[in-house]
Amino acid sequence: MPTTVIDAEPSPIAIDRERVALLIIDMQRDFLEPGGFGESLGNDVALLGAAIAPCRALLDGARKAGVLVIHTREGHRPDLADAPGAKIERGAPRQRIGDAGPMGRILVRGEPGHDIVPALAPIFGEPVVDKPGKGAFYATDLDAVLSNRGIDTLIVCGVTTEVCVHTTVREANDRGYRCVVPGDACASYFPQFHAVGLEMIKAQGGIFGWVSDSRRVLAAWC
Ligand code: C5J
Repeated sequence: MPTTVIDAEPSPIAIDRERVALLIIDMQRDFLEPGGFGESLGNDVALLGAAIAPCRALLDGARKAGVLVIHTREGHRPDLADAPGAKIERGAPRQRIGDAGPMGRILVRGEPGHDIVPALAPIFGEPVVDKPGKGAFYATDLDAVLSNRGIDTLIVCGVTTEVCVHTTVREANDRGYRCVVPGDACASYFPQFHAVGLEMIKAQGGIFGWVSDSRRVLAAWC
């Protein structure tokens, strides 16, 4: 078995290179660029830019090592039939899901804002999972994609740490996947939530998984 060890907290974790996947969560223009969903909620989207270079390094490393890469995108059908009223109506955003914005309709599939940022654009052979919720397993075929490839360990990065990354890690953990989160390859509009989100994952002996960083994950793949 081609095992290698990732240095992580709360402990190093041995992984089988052939059973690991890189899961890049929602690195979309709607969250990272001005004029999208993130900004419509009043957030400073520039804060998420810090995750792009570490995600790119992991993406390059995974492609080189032959590790399965999966991208996710949060968004809704153009008719919004899969968007719960509670999600659309929540808060007092400048623009709501489905409204027209500078990158097309907010958080709607097929619109420019729904695309993954160019630096992390998927290539042929990398599954893209479209998800209507925060977790990447809810109402998607992600579990089937992973089990068909015999994946048992996920390197989960992307945005935002405490929302879609965290929800996905929790869902994955409950399904028996081992999750390693490279903290520098995640980001939040709230730096304090980012820090606490990572703490929560690795607390209590790694109650949801392991926390590492892109450099240490790459060291295990090379
Ligand atoms: C949010 C996400 N924050 N991708 N989505 O609404 O974390």
